[in-house]
This record gives sequence, structure tokens and C-alpha cells, in this order.
Amino acid sequence: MTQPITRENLFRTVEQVVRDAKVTDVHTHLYAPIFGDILLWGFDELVTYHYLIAETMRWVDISYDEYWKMTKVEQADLIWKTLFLDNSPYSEACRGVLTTLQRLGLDASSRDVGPYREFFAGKQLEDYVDQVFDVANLECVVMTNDPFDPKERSVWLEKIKKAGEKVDPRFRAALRLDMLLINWDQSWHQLKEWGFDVTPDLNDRTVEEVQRFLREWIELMNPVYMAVSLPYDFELPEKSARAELIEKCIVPVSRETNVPFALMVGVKRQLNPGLRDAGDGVGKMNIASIDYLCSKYPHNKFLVTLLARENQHELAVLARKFRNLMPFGCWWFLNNPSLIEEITKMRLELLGTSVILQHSDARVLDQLIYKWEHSRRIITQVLVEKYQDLMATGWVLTEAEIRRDVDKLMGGNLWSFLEREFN
Ligand code: RAT
Ligand code: ZN
Repeated sequence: MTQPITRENLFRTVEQVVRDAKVTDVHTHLYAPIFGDILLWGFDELVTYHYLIAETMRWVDISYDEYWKMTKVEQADLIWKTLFLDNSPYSEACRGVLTTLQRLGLDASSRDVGPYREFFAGKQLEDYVDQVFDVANLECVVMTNDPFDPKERSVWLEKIKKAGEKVDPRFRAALRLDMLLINWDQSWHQLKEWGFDVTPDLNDRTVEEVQRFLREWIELMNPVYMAVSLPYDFELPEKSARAELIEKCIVPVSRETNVPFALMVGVKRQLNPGLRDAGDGVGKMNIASIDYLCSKYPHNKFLVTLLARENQHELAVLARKFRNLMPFGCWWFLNNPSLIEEITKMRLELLGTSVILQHSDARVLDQLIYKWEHSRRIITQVLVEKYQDLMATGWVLTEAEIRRDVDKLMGGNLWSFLEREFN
């Protein structure tokens, strides 16, 4: 264990250590089984992932409406035929389906979907969750929890709060605030209906009441962080409800409760609404807004992931300036091998071990398997290169040190970031 690493055993050691690392997946769209059918899983969900819908629509001549009118099985059949039978499925999202099937012990060479469907039909959800966590080797995943979503809300209020039912501890909450921040003209009505004394104008009373709403949900969910996905043209400071809500409500409550604020910035929402979830695009943000937040609120903690490739370098540089900023993951359109490799290398070079390298963004339980398998492979390659460079200086490494580094990079940094105080 503490034997020095040699050039000969470096690759094998790093590969094993990265494979052994129990991941904390800091951002997913998965739900604990208590939430019922909003947790997606199985073959048809895997194949109708919105990343694959976008790829399919480039080939087929049916209208978007016709697609959405089809049953889930019909949609999956169309996608399978278009992307897996009529073309070679090497795009990252297609390959992911095949990696998942293979790691579940299915024959990925069979082009017949029948046995795949049968395999999932015979599964009990609770056992299957165990199997996926085991194959993907995960410690826990962070969900995306929207208190404005009626389905989710009733589980939190009825099952968890009132009936005292427990959430599977492998699923941690994140209080997602898109609805509150982005749609304030609607969300204030909703808050009022729920008994909060708010007005559209963000006066002192409204600010207090929004803060009360946040505290109540923090108490109920015990979230790892509060989060929002913001468009690429978001600016801070800015004369807008979303900016005022951030500075007057979220930032103070985040500090007081020690629940960091996660900003996910860079989306161009609904560039093509016909595609629904698959219709969002990407734009470069002005990093000065993150700079502003981190310097104006040095005692607050910010987790940040940005969608544009063009923002990645400046985010890493900013993290060198502000210890209250923790960059995380290669988000959405960046979650492709070539970009993960480039971004991971650059982050290790600028930030050492002080970054959370990846999250899965899984929307379908089974995707945890491929997203982590693919990422682990790239992280291994990049780390081997970095350790080789280090060994070339005469530096001597041990396996225990490699394990220490990898544990931090694969999610451990989230937990130590939560514990720290920036006084
Ligand atoms: O990656 C995705 O599936 C996107 O549709 C979004 O959910 C994005 O990750 C987000 O969290 O807003
Ligand atoms: Zn997401």
C-alpha cells in the first residue's frame, strides 16, 4: 500500500484506485425510490434520453408533435432504428446506452431490443437501485429537488414531513430554485397562495418572506446546496428580480445555514421549443458575475459549473483567486470524452487537487453506469499523465497518496468544502 509507485505499475495502480473510488455524484436528476415514478429507469427511458431525441430528429421526417404523440415504446423503437441500426452508434449518448447494457451483463452485440426489455421488466426497483450503485460504485448522488413541482412537493410534505417516512440516504437533496428566480412574476403568486406575505415588488417584507420559504425548505430537505441554472446572459449586479432574489434572499440564507449556492450558468433556454427538454442551447457567460459574487461575499460558498467551453479556463483561474469558489463537473454538452479530457487536464494543471472533477447529470438511473465508467476512464488517463510528469522530477509517490488525491477529486472535495468556514 505504501510501496513507492514505479513507472511499470503506475497505470495499473491509478486505474484501480479510480475504479475503487466511491463517488459522490454532485448533480443528477435522479430521485430516491420514495418519490415513485418520477425516478426514471429501464431500457425505454435510456433510449429516449433527450440527448438522443435531438440526435434522432436530425434524421427523421416526422414533425415534433408526431414524435411527442407516440408512446414511449414507439419513441424508443424509432430512436433505436435511427441511431443504432441505420447508423453506427458512437455518439457519446448512444455509446452510453451500450456501455450500460454491457455492464449489466447484457449482450451489446445483439441488435434485438426484446431481451433488453425483458431484462428490465423482471427487475424490482429497490434491488435494481442497489445493483446500479454497486456497478457504478457510488457513495451517493445529489438529486435536483424543485419545491414548485407538485408531484415532488407532495412527497416532501405528505410522506416525508407528515408521515415521517425516510429518504434512502444514498440520495441527497439539492434545493433547486429555477422557478423562484427565473419566473418571479409567476412564483410570487404561488408563494402567496402557500401563505407567504409577498408582493411582486421585492420590498423588505417580501424579502423576509422569501427567506422564510428558503429556510423552511432547507429544514425539510436538508439539502447539500441550493441551486439554479441561469441563462448565458445573466449578469450580477443586475436590476432584475432574479439578481435581487440572489443577493437579498439566497446569499444571506446560504451563509446563515451553511448551505452553499450552486450556480449552473450558460444555457440558452428553448432555442427550439419543439424539442422540449432537448431544445436548449449554450452561450458564453460573462464570468465577471461570478467574480462579483465571490469577492463581494467572501464568507459565502459557491459551487459553480459553466456550460460553455469558452468559460472553462477563466473559471479555473477565478477559483485560484477565491477559495470560496468550488468548480464542479463537465456539464451537459461538455460531458463528452474529448472535452472532459481537455477540461480535466486544464483543471489539474491550474488547481491541483482542489476541484470536483465530474458529475453525471443522469436523468435515468441506469445512466449512472455509463457516465461514471466513461469519466473514470478519462480521469485515469489524465492522472497517469500528470503523475508521470511528477515522477520525472524524481518525486516519489505512494498508492495511499494517489488514493487520497482521487477521493478528493471524485467528490470528497464537496464534503470538505461544506465543512470549511471562511472567516
Ligand atoms: O443535462 C440535462 O439533462 C439538461 O437538460 C439540464 O437538466 C441541465 O443539466 C440542468 O440541470 O438544468
Ligand atoms: Zn442537470
